[in-house]
Parts: sequence; structure tokens; C-alpha cells
Amino acid sequence: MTLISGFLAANVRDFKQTNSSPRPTEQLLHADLISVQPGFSLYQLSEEFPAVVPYKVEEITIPADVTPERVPTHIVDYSEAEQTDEQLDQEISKANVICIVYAVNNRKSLEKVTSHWIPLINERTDKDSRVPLILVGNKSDLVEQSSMENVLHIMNKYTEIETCVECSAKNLKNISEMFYYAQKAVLHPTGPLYCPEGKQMKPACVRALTRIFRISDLDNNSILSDAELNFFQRVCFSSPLAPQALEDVKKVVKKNMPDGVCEDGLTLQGFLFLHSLFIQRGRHETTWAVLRHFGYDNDLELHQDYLFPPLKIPADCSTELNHNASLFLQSVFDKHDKDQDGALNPSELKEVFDVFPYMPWGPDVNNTVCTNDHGWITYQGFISQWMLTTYLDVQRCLEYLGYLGYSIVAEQESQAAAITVTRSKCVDLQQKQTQRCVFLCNVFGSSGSGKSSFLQAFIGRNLNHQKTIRDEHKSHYAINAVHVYGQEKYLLLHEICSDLDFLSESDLCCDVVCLIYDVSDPDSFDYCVRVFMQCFVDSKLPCLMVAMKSDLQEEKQQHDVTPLEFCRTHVVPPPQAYSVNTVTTPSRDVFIKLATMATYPHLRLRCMCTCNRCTFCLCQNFLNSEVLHAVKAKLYTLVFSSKLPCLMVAMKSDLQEEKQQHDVTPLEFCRTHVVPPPQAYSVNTVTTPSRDVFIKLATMATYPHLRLRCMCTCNRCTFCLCQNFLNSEVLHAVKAKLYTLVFSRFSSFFSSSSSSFSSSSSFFSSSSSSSSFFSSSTLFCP
Ligand SMILES: Nc1nc2c(ncn2[C@@H]2O[C@H](COP(=O)(O)OP(=O)(O)OP(=O)(O)O)[C@@H](O)[C@H]2O)c(=O)[nH]1
Ligand SMILES: [Mg+2]
Repeated sequence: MTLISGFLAANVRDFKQTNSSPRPTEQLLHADLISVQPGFSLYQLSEEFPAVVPYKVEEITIPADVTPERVPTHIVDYSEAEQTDEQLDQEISKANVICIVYAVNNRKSLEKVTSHWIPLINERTDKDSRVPLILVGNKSDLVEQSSMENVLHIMNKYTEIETCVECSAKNLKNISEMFYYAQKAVLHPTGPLYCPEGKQMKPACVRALTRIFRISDLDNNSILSDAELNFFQRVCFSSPLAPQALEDVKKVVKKNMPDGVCEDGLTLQGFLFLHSLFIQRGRHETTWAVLRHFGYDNDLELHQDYLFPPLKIPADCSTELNHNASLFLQSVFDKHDKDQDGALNPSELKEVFDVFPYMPWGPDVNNTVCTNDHGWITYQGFISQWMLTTYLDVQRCLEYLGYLGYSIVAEQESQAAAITVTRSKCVDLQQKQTQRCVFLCNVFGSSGSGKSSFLQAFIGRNLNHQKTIRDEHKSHYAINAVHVYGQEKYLLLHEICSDLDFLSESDLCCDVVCLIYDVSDPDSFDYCVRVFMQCFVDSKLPCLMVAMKSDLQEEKQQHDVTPLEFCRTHVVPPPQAYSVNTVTTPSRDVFIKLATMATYPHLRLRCMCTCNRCTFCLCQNFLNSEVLHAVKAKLYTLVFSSKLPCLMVAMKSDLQEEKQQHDVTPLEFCRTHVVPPPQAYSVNTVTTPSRDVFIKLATMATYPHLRLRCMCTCNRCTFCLCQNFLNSEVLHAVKAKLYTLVFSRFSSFFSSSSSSFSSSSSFFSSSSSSSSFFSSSTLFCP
């Protein structure tokens, strides 16, 4: 047995569980000191070397305020003489840091470190979560010279050894340093950050720092500018960097890594280099401070408390993104929409999620929200999808915001600051008003009735567009913004499976119900009746019936009463005819109606009813009445069918005119049918084609009643007389005279110089050019 040999283990037992905040100052260091060298801890604590050293000292806690890292340290002693191997195993399993003590004046005690203690500890600990070790050379008071070089090869061999220190328990030399290193090894371990063999940072550390760089690169130009570095510094260390310090940092990076600085800012390579420099110089607490501020735990995983902060959501309340969070997400969108086309193309979208450990959005998202013509998510779509996640799965939303670094960039306490928990729906109903912005509408309908098509119509897609969507990319949700009396609200449509046996509680839980039937399928309305009677007849939820595929031939529904009668009986608004088979974007009216009903559910009975007594019903009845339809029809006949102004255009007038194969000439036809004479037109022009005919068309559209009076060819009205005059030979003779006069004036003007005259004559020489320049249509346009 050596005189002094053994080990000393400190345990930060509950470190992980109590590490609720990433800030090290709030962490509890619970350290056990186990020592086979009896009395080691006693010297330190009593500051007096006892004459007789006991085998095992009682467990002691050093209070936070006397430890260098300001964390309480619990120390447990271990004695080989007094304790069993089982007790030793137990202490090792609890230990977060172990200090192995040898005597600097005894070579055998140092040998025992590698032959006995390190293998013993390693046997009892997991390879992936090795406890950091501190080599403590005790009794330095007994030797003249340091024996550090003897331990260097051990340090190189065992990467779990954090550091070594020589001390004297007798004269207290380096004792507090030893505790400092022990605490530091727990709070700022090198192991997860750095690979000493490869002399480089570990991949997990590089990944974490890369994410931190991307979050801090607020304008996404791959360079941390001075402003961004200052922001980063302030966020992580609560104080800005002095301008000189900033320059010094960049200088150091540039000197060692020219690529590390670009456009006077730090590149990712520079940022990573800086951190490996910190670690190599034993300043890994700096890197840890950064990592912890960005939510990382000791295993370089984002801490659960960072990703999932506590958030209380009482029953009957919903969750929404608040204004600040929307602004943050807007900045995320803008930052990644590099081509600024208002949409994220696939590579831009991938970049948004580069700071995530996985891709959170699948291709179904592109069919849940608005996209542009390429199918790329627009800004509106981007925000909508976040609204959806917040409403349906707030925990996931918090997690995603954590990956994006919301609490850091927006300088909020936690991700929970992004969420508004709304007031209870019951209170909203009582007060007859709501502050809510997101409303859920469950869409029911028999199989094939058009539910999915209805959802897709909500995000602006007609039937033709919908045919291009692949089955595996379809979504059961669609969300979009709608304006309800001028206020922006989000309506979230959810397609419910048509099998009634599979209806769950949550399928019945929403703000408004949409019941869809197919007008061309006689059995589809019966399904709506069954859903309504089974689930909603007694509920206060507003319901809207939609008569889908209204472009198809309507079939009589196989039910005792018609849909309209059913709606009247059950005080539901009359069925809304709807079709997605449209040329342009399908109508949004029905969605505004659904959102309005969701926002003002208490208004249902008063103004959405079919009671036939209230103003709403009277107006509705009047609008649907046959009298009105008859009047409408008459008006249409009068205004449009017979009096629509028409204009005949004789196109390609630059080409040789052929005789038209018709009984009468176009002009005669126009005269017979009181239509203006054909307008010769050609687009085969040197400059922009003439706009006259369009002005004529616009004039005819604006004043359709003038048609008979002034666009005719009756040869009696003022229009015809003027027209005749303009085409008359007399006028042409006068025109010719005028031309001659004007020309001769120009000739006399240029006659002073015969050479200049010749050039001017060439300018006016071509008769065609002069006639087109002074063309009758330009000069004498009626
Ligand atoms: N003509 C016409 N066809 C429509 C309309 N809406 C949907 N369809 C067609 O009806 C069929 C069924 O539509 P879906 O939207 O898939 O019906 P669904 O209710 O979602 O069907 P399941 O999910 O299977 O229950 C599709 O082939 C659509 O193309 C419409 O307004 N007009
Ligand atoms: Mg469907």
C-alpha cells in the first residue's frame, strides 16, 4: 500500500434534472468527494492539518458563495478501508466529476492511477457519458520540483481527464484551484466540445455553433456584421463588445484564417475558428455560455425547458400566435426570401429549416396554405401554417420557435412569450364578442361529396388546379385569412373522415360546422342530415349547409324534406350553392360566411335564420322571390340581350382585301343591323398599333344608349352627316390645298439653304410618310 494514493470524486448528482435554465449560475453543483486518501477534504475545509487523519470524513456541502463558480458543492469522502466495493460503485455512478489523487513524491501512487483507478471508473461508467476526471498531485509541499511532465502522457492517453493540478493538502496550496477545476469540469466540460486527439471541435459542437451562427446572422448574408456580433454579444453576455475589442477579434481571426473575415464581418468559418481557439486556450466556459444561451444542455441537445416552456391552457381556450411572434416570423420569411418574390421556393424553404434537427413541413403543407403559381408557399401561406400549428399543436409550435431561436432574437423570457392563450369560448359567448383570430371549421360530407375540393377552393384552387395535386400530397386541413367586417381572421378548415363510426370527440369540437352535400348525388344530403341529427342538433355550434358541385345537373335528394325545408326546420341558414369548377379562382363568399358565423356564433338565430319574420329573412325572401327574378330577367333582356353595342373590326387591313363570301358585304350587314361600319385595323405597323378602335369600343361600352344615335350608318343622323362630310371629296380637296400651303411654307423656310432644303425635302419627300404624319385620322379625328 502506498503512502498516499487514491482518488477523489466530486458528483454533480442532480445537475441534469435541476438544469432548468441554461444559465450556469442557476445550476446546482452537488458534488460528492470520495477519497481513498483519508482526510483530504478535511484539510481543505478545516484549514488545519490534523495530527491524526480519519479514514473517512463526513459528507460536507460547500455553500455556493464560497465556491469559484458560485454553485453549492456537496463533497463525499470514500475510504477503501472502511467502505465496500458496492458503496464505491454507487458513489462513482452518482459522480459528475472524479478527482484522482496521487502523491507527487510517490511514483507507485501515480502508476495506480492508470493501472487501477481509471480502468475501475471506466468500467463503471458509460463510454458515451464518461465522468470527467481531474488528476490531483497531492503533497506538493514535500517536493522541490513539479512532476507535471510525468502526468502529461497519462492526460494524452485518457481523454476523459479534464486537467491536472498539483496541490498540498497540508499547506492548502492549490486546493481551491482543484475545486475550481472540478466544478469547471462539470459546468463547462471539454468532452462534448472538443476532440483532443483530432485537435478539433466535435461534430455536435460544430452543428450547434453553426445553428447559432445562422440565427445570429439576422440578414442571412452568411456574414456576422458588427451590428450582428454586438447583438450576439449582448444576448449571450449581457454587454456589448467595445469597438476595439471587435476589431481585435476580427484581426485575430483574419490572421489565422483569411476566409474567417469577409466584408468586415465574421464568416461561419471565422466564427467556428474563434470558438475552437477559446476551447484550446481553456476558455471553454465562453463557448458554453454561448451554447447555453441558445438552449443547449451538457449533451449539446436543445434543453427540454428551452423547447417546451410551461404554458397553461385552460379548457375551452385556444392558442394563437401573438403580434410579436408574427413580426418575428415575418422577419424569418423576409430573411430567407432572397429573390424577394413574396414566396419561398424549395431551396429557400429548406434554408429556413436548416436550424432544425429535421424538416418539419412535408409536401402536404403546400396544399394546406396559399401558394403562388409555382406551388411555393407565399408569405400569407407561411404565416397561416404557423397559425395552424399554434392552434392545433401549441407544443410543436413552441418547439419550432425554439429551433428558430425566437426567445433569443426577440429577447423574450421563453418561447411561451409568442403565444396568446385566448379567453374561454363560454365567456366570449356570454359577452357576445371575441378577441380570437383563429377559428376552426370542421367539414363533414359523404364520400366524394367534394370536401377536399372545398378545402382546396379556400386556398384559391379551382377544379383544374386541384387535378394536378398528387394523392400523397393532399391535406386534411386548409387555412387562409378572411376578413370579417374588416378584421383579419384565420379560418382553419378540417376535413372529417366520412365514416360516422370513426367520429371522435375532437371531430365535434370546433367553432363552426360545414355540412356538404353533392347536388348531383341524390344520397349525399341524407348523410348531412345524419351527421346533424347525431352530433349537432342540440349543440349551440353554428352550422352551414353547402350544396356542392352546383355546376352539375341538380338531382332530387332522397330525403323526406328538401335541403331548404330541412334548414328552415332546424333554423340553419339556407344551403349555399357552391362550385369549384370555375374558370378563375372559386368564390370566397361562403368562407367569409363561415368565418362570420364562427366569429359571431350568437348572431346565428337573429340574422342567419330562416324564421321568415326577421329583416334578414324578409330580405332573403325578397331576393329569392319570383317577382324579383322576373324583373331581373326583363332588365337583362332590355339592357343586354338586344341593346349590347357591337363593333365589327376588319382585321389585317394591311393585306389585300378579299371579297367576303356572304350574301351581303360587311358594310351592308352593319347597316342592316344598325351596327357601326367595319373598322379597318392592322397590327402590322412600324410603331404601336392605333388605339382609336379601343377608344371607340370603350365609348360604346360607356354609352350603350348612344349607339343608334351616333354610331349608325343611317345617313340621316348628325353622326352620319359628319361621317359623310369627313369622307367627302370636297373636304379632301380642301385638305390637299392646305397641305400644299403648309408644304410651300416649309419650302420657303428652308429655301435659304439649298443643301438643307434638299435634306428637308428628303425628310418630307415620301408621300406616305407625310400622309401618315398628317393623316386625316390624326388631324381630323371626329
Ligand atoms: N363538377 C364538379 N366536380 C366537383 C366539384 N367539387 C368536387 N368535384 C369532384 O368530385 C370528386 C370528389 O371530390 P373530393 O373533393 O375528393 O370529395 P371528398 O368529399 O373529399 O371525398 P372523400 O375524401 O373521398 O370522402 C372529385 O373528382 C372532384 O373533382 C365541383 O364543384 N364541381
Ligand atoms: Mg377528401
